[in-house]
Amino acid sequence: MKTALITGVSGQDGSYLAELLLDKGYDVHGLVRRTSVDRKEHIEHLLDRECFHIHYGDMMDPLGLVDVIHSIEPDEIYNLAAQSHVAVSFSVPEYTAQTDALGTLRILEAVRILGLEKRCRIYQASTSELFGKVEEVPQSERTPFHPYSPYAVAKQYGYWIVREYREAYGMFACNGILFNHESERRGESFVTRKITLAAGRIACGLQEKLYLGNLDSRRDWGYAKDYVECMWLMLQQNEPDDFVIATGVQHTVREFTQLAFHCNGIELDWQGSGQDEKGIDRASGKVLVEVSPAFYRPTDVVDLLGDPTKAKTKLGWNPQHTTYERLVELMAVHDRKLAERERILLKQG
Ligand code: NAP
Ligand code: F7E
Repeated sequence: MKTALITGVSGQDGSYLAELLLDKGYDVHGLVRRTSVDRKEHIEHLLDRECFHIHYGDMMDPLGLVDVIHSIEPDEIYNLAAQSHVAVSFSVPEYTAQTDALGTLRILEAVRILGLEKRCRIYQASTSELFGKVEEVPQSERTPFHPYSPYAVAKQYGYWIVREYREAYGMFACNGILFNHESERRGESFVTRKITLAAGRIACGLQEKLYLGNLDSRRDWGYAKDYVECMWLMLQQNEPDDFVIATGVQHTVREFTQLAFHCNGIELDWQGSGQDEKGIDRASGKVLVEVSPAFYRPTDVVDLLGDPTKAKTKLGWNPQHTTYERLVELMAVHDRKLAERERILLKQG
């Protein structure tokens, strides 16, 4: 039985990865932060599984990380813990660097100090945000980086320190350069989830309008459940390597919004441009979507499209397992159900 440690197990990817590894027969250990209000909703269903264990820890606390890794001696570490919100990283740049950059170093150093560098394989959650102000479209493993936010700069450190430890100490450490991946478990302030939640609530009469930032921003959106499989595949190869994980299909925020509302029976027409653009309900003429500069970023990444050829060829992974249309539908249907439940509760008083 293999043993894995997942940092960030309570997040979107961590929870799906824990399920995947448990299904594969792993003993799974997850690192969680202690919080005064306990929010483990994504892993609640795993807590009484015999092979699932929780450890308190924080990426800011190096000794705690050494202690956890020492007690588990994992065969594989998946380093997913991060301050993962790009817009928030402009408000807390130093904390983001501590968690996302130095946190990665702390994991690598813990493994090295404990003498586990030949036994323990490490997956690092790198990101398409490294391409930032993109230098070419689509982006592949050979595209130069141009990070364009405090988050991306911190993740750039994480990317290179993983490569450094691979070369300096012969560690089996890999970067997964994952493009945006979404799901029913996506945090509520990321744009896709914000849209599917709002579309469901507006359709149920619980919300008047949705305010968004840059509607022209283009993303390569995939399904998180498909992407965690790649994390595992990377650590099962003969040699450590870095991989771009993406679908190879790109859509704008506006297109995502259009489809999410369509899944709720609402057809949107778009009028105006820039800050004055509005999404109008074709049936009622009501304005349902407006632009608010509050959601603009000081620098925004606007043209992400991944080339998943290497992952397809070397990992045998299918980037189109869940299509964009299916992803939007899954999220929209899930969030419509949430809205309907909320409406019933409100009616019951
Ligand atoms: P997420 O839902 O925001 O989960 C992040 C996890 O990290 C949460 O479990 C969070 O714990 C934990 N965490 C945050 N700060 C921590 C700290 N100081 N110490 C310990 N744990 C901490 O993110 P995700 O979407 O699953 O993404 C997983 C990883 O992939 C992240 O590193 C992210 O940057 C990266 N990534 C994501 C995408 C994407 O599109 N989703 C794409 C590329 C790369 P709490 O629950 O306590 O907050
Ligand atoms: O923004 C635009 C926004 O916050 C996507 C993280 O998982 O993926 C994620 O980062 C785009 C941006 O994700 C709103 O300006 C418009 O251009 O959903 P997002 P992200 O910044 O791409 C990468 C790969 C990661 O690594 C990160 O960890 O949508 N946008 N209007 C908006 N974005 C938000 N959040 N809210 C809006 O109202």
